Amino acid sequence: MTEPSAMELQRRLRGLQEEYLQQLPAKIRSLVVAWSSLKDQQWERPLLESVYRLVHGVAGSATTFGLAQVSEAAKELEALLALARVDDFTPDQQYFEDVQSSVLKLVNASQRARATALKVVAPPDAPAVSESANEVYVVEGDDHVASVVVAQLGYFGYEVRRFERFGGVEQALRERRPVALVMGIELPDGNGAELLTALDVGLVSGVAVVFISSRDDFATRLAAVRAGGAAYLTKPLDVAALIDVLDRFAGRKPEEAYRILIVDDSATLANFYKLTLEQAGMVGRVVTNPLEALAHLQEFNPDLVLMDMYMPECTGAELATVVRQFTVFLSIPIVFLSAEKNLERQQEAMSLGGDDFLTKPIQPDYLVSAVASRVQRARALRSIMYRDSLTGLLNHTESKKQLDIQLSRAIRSQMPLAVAMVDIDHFKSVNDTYGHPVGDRVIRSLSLLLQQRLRKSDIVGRYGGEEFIAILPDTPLEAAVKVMDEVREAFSKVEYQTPQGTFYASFSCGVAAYPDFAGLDRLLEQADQALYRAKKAGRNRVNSAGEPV
Ligand code: GH3
Ligand code: MG
Repeated sequence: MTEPSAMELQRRLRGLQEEYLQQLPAKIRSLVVAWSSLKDQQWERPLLESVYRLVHGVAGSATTFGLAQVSEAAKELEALLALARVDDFTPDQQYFEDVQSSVLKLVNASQRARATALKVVAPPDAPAVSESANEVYVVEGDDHVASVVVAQLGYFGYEVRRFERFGGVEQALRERRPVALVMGIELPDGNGAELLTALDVGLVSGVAVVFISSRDDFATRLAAVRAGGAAYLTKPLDVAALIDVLDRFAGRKPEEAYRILIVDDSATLANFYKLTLEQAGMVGRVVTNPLEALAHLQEFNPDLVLMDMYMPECTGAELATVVRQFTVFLSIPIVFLSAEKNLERQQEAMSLGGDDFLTKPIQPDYLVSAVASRVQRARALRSIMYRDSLTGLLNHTESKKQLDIQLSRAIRSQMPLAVAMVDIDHFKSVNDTYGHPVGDRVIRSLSLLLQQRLRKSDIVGRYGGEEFIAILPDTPLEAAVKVMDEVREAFSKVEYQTPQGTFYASFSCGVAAYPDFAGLDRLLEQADQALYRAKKAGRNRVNSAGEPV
């Protein structure tokens, strides 16, 4: 097996890249300073040479460390500077402007590389990054905003340390890295995005940075992204949205790894892509014979297919056409990988069912980001079709479909299966007293609690307005009642702060299980009746379905 040593190599490479990324801002700064004096003070040959050498160095090293965009920007700048290295060259205004904008491109590319590295090179689940999976640092100048965040995160099981200024958090980061850093943009000691950019990248590597800001303009959002922000939330803060983001980064609600099918007749190349993608946390599978691709599509169920254009058995375009004949595969993105530079041929391939074209040779970091962004988009689209937009839970139709699937599975394997119906108590009065948006917040927080407290294999759906369904495979009735009661208790303690005052909500729940009741409709009806009895008995309780009749 060569795998461990390859992984070890990747790990070391990652370490080197991180180290390089730390030095890069200083390199770029000295380059900018040197260029400024060349332009503004005196145009002289030795100074030009030193600028040229700096740029040449960045172009070379960026390529080595797989930073394609930095290396490209540096090469463009290098080419411009090379023009000036001939004797009797006199720069004019246009030349200065061109170099100036090229320098800016390089600065931007290096900032982006740093931001990407925070996310891709050091994924949140990388070992030894975050030492406390529950701890969150909050940097916020506004006392009111901070106290709401601190209190609410507490109810969802996070330990929070609050800092008033960015200055204070730097020391804390040196001592222990939290799972997330929630910070304002408008801080007492400066602009949050700028302060973060100036920080050692190592201090926040693996830490999810969430910006909260009262500004919602593009420039501020862009600056936050470049500084390495993983999320951007606007004030007034929706705590449920914040918890949603934190849960994702804390691994409480781990996103399933992206699955990529790689179809390429060259096993060497295909395995290189696979390793590159797996290093970024994806799961890859290689198929070297395109005639076997269909079987693997069915069995591996990928999020995306990377496909070589020219293979001996059939072309990528032909294969894509065949794949698209199956309705189940219609929404899987197909990305062609090829050395083909001819635009017409590329377009022809795309019209046959491909979604995109990446040109070989492709830089590893570019491959990762190109694949990741396409999978994200494809997943987002799918979730719009099957999921409820307020909570991200399965919608009514999809919940029922899942229950059907799980029930057949339970019957086949002779395992128990529990179904819980949950309905928020006196929800109408929450809406009436505090307004519909506050009601929405309550719905979202219940959805988050259900997902947090139940197992990964359990399925949660939004069955109706303020009604939820939980499907618990391999769970007998009593065990399901016990878990649901724990969720009920936790939910009743979540505090909602509103301008009209603070309040708590509760829910009632009815549970029914297979094999006590068999059949989809029977189960649902029995869970519903148990819920009805819980309401009648005074609400804020969990009831189980009676004996079978
Ligand atoms: P009970 O304890 O008997 O369940 O009383 P309830 O007030 O919760 O029940 P009722 O069915 O009378 O009212 C449910 C309310 O939920 C009515 C509806 O406007 C509101 N609702 C449904 N969907 C949403 C939603 O997405 N957002 C908000 N804010 N309210 C919703
Ligand atoms: Mg209700």
